[in-house]
Amino acid sequence: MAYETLIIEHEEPILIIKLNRPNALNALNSKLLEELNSALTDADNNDSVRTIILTGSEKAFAAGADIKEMISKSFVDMFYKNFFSNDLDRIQATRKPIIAAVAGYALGGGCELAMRCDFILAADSAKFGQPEINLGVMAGFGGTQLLSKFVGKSKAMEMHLTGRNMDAGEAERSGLVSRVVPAEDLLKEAKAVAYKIAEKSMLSTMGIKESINRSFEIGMSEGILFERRIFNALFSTEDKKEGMSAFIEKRTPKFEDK
Ligand code: DAK
Repeated sequence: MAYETLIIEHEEPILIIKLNRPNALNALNSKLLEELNSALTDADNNDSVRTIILTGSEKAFAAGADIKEMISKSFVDMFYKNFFSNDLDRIQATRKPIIAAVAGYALGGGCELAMRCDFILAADSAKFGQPEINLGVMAGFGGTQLLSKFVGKSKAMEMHLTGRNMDAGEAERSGLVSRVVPAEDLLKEAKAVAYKIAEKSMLSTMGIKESINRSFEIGMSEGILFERRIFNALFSTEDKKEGMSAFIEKRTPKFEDK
């Protein structure tokens, strides 16, 4: 499928989705979210995709939702017609792991989009922020909830209330991103991690992703029970036999998602 707002590269077993609205710093509009939704659905349905990288340009991962599209929207458009919301929620439902490779601005909906991915690998040029307060609104794609969980209440509150940006170093120190790498190495590093994940059994990968994501929804003992049941279920797989046999036989395992 040809996309208007995305560039897709399929380097089997990795899919790289590049947000591509260079004249608007990759601001998220309806078209882009519809296309992203479609690309992620295709990726989930395609066995030759095992890890997804979501990235932007050198200057911006995404500078937020498109203010020029939103300016004419009313409460009725947002609430009753549910503008954007279905496509936003689809991102979280993706079953395959998504790495956000962030360089430059990740602001507002762009910061939230990165946080909705499974983890964030940041270039040293990355800047994160929730500046919606400067537009007379507030975060609407989970930013108040997610940033508080990731960096703690105090920093999240300050970021949302002042609209200030956080640089890559602060983002790493506060736990928002998994690692910071030089901007010129961002995609190379993201691909190296993506290949590493793609080597594993998809059964374990999906189990880990679901379990960690559950920890944001439910209490600790329920979360540990959820983890335990998936862990138990993995003992019924061929991949478990293969992984453990390979360890004992001192060889590299070959997983087949069975
Ligand atoms: N929307 C539309 N256009 C944008 C944009 C945005 N968010 N950000 C940048 N652009 C456009 C600029 O208008 C400019 O276009 P031209 O004037 O050249 O036509 C071009 O990109 C280059 O931007 P600048 O000239 O401003 O570039 P600078 O380097 O000077 O500044 C900047 C870069 C990132 C600091 C600045 O562009 C900026 O402050 N941008 C806005 C950042 C922002 O406020 N982001 C939050 C947007 S509100 C929802 C859930 C969530 C949301 C919406 C709905 N639902 C559940 C329905 C999320 C809302 C948001 O994200």
